[in-house]
Amino acid sequence: MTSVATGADLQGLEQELLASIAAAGDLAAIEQARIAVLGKKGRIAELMQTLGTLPAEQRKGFGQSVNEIKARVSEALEARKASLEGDALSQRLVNERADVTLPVRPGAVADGRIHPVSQVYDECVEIFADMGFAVAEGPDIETDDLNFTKLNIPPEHPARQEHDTFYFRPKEDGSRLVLRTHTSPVQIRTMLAQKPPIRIIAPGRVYRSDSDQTHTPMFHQIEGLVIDETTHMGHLKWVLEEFCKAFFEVDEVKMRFRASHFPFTEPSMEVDIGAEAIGKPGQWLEILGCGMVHPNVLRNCGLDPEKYQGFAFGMGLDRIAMLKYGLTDLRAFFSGDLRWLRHYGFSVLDVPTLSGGLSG
Ligand code: 2NL
Repeated sequence: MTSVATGADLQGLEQELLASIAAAGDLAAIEQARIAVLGKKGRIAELMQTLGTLPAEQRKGFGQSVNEIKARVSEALEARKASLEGDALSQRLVNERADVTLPVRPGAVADGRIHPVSQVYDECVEIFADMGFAVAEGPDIETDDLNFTKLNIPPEHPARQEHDTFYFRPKEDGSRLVLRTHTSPVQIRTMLAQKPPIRIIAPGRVYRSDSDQTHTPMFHQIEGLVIDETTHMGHLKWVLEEFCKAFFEVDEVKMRFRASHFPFTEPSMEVDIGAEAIGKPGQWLEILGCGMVHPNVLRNCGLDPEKYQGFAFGMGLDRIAMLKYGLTDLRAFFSGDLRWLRHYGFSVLDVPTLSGGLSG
């Protein structure tokens, strides 16, 4: 049985609906109130069904009144919902407040370790970046041309022998891919791609067919290259001296430059440091090779040796990691032994910086 509402009933109903909305205490209750009022079988729909039972002259006025109530009640619903959402957010912000000044809790992050080679890699990048060097990278698989020919390494050179280099099967045109034997091809690519001034380091994995106590078939190298119009050996010496002091974290370092030979530099030198830097006075330790970039290499990269000159250097990251951190067995570096890594590895949170200390 449906009774027909009067003006007074409508006012009473509106008050009732508004009161139920105001009483809704959370978002679930407001949704229930919305269904009860505006839903298909809700109070407003119920009222609209009575429309047909009214005398024709009352229908228009009644319909209008119900629509006005519907609009006001909808507005009240939305407002209450927005207010409850605001409350819910404020509550979450209070409950979920994080004190970002607290130290990191021990857990997965504190359990992890940075491998000594990664640590030394990051330390070198930090030192050279501070001197204005950019980091360049390239592929591990290189062409014979970029790995050897452009570097002035002649076809009969021992480094090119099958015995020392990992070669891929030759292609139909006779060219061969290799696993790069040094990161020099990264520098060749840089010289081919951009004009001087060039100031880059190229750290990364390199491969040689060699395996014993002191050699692994994969190891790590960092090379450096500076090319400009007036770059000279004084610059080379300064860069290497600053590097050694920063890397070994000492104020003074003794260095000795010995004449040597590489196909890609002229003159070429090997550099020793006084071992007091690592607490072993009286000895010399070889740490790197370097020289002025050979004019043939510059020409091979489209640079005029009459206009440009520069220096390059290369060192073994694994080797300097062993020297700095007193590691003796190179093979342990790549054996994946977690006990070794827990002992010799570095904290994930101790990122090397010059201002905060390189090695913690
Ligand atoms: C060593 C010696 C060296 C270079 C690497 C180089 C790169 C270009 C041009 C000229 Cl693109 N030189 N690299 C120069 C001298 C020595 O490494 O004993 N490394 C472990």
